[in-house]
Amino acid sequence: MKKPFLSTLITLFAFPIFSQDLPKPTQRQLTWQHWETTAFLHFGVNTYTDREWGEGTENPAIFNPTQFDAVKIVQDLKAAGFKLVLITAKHHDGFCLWQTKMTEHSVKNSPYKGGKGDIVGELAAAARDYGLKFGVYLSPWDMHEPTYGTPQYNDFYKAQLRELLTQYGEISEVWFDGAKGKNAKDMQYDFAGYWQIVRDLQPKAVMFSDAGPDVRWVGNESGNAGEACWSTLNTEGMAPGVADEKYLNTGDPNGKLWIPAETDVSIRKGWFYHPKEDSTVRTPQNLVNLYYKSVGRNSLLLLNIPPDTRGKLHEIDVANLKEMRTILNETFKTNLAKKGLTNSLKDNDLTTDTPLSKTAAMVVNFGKKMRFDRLLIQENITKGQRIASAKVEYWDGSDWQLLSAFSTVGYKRLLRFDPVVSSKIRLTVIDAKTPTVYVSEVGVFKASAKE
Ligand code: FUL
Repeated sequence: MKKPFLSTLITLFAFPIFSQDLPKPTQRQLTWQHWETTAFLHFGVNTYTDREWGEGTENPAIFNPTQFDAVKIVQDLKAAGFKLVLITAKHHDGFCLWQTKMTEHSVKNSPYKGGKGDIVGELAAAARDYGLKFGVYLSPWDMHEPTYGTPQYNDFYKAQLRELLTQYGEISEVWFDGAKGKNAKDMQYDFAGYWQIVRDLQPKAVMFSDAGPDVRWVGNESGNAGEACWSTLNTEGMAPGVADEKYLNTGDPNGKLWIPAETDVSIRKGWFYHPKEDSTVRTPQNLVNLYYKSVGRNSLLLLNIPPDTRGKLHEIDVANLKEMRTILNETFKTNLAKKGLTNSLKDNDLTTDTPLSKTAAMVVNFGKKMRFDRLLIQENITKGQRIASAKVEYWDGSDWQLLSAFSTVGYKRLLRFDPVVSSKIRLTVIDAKTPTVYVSEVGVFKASAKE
């Protein structure tokens, strides 16, 4: 039926953004998003001083991981489903885990492998051998380096960055921490210059900082992406790496740039290993909850698992990670809605989709009654992020009942609710950036009993 003229006019005014204007992810951002779970390793002199932040005055001789085994670490992470491993090549204390030519404050003056070891190199090689991506954290704040606080420090930092980006094969993520020393509040990090080096030397790498250029901070370290979480942000008029803090967690629906949120959080209270925290490691269930609150809210989970003084991931941490993955695998193994879905909604190809307009709800008929308590919805984000709010109902035999009302979807939205028994669900888009949205996958699941 032809749309009446007036309603066409209203639609045009209500949706001033046309699809071609919507921000879209780059190939490197898309690749990053599909990793879902990535691992952070905080390791360095703090591991041996039992501190979170060092001072830059530590004796390199204290760094002595007698049982460091990069292959074992990578195997454990791979078994737990992590797709990338990201190491603190240098934390704020300035101690370097690779054979840098720029400072003596490094592994070369430690007992590790008689000063010939290279933690960054060994991990990079193990990651490559086992098919994991590799990333580096290089703290701009450096308490050891004497030039810190002067413009010359930027040259020092860039030289270190070049070493890391040229000696260890493909680097898939570079993490720029915005922290600054109290001793040098005026230190002006040349982020634009740093970023150019990464683009030149490792064009496939995504760069994290508080506000992009590729990936933004989620605004907290407790593992909570926004209940509404847009992958878009405005950084106009701001210095590189800076955005209005109020948008870090939720993104900005009117943002002109695609800068999705990365959720960095630790499996322990601290970022570095502390023996006293062995008894408070996040449980498998707690880790699964983090997955729902990050990946399930259109973000990516960067989970920190700190190697201990032996240089190993602690046994408790490894066991809990493994169990987390078992639970996730069990929960998401069988899509109960498969029979009622068109191919594009169940082919695991996130670039195929079913268009859905605001006025037409999508009914998924399972063919028979199912018991379920988890739901997955994904948008085809290669066409941008569109859904602003939506609802899912289930058929109770005589009427539709609300299951869940939610806001954004984006790459992935996971919904949890008490189990219901029903033969069909109905998805309705309530508000969106464009009259049509593009749903790429729908899934209906029964959670693992271990959840
Ligand atoms: C912060 C740092 O100060 C913490 O030590 C940790 O590295 C965290 C990931 O980023 O800015």
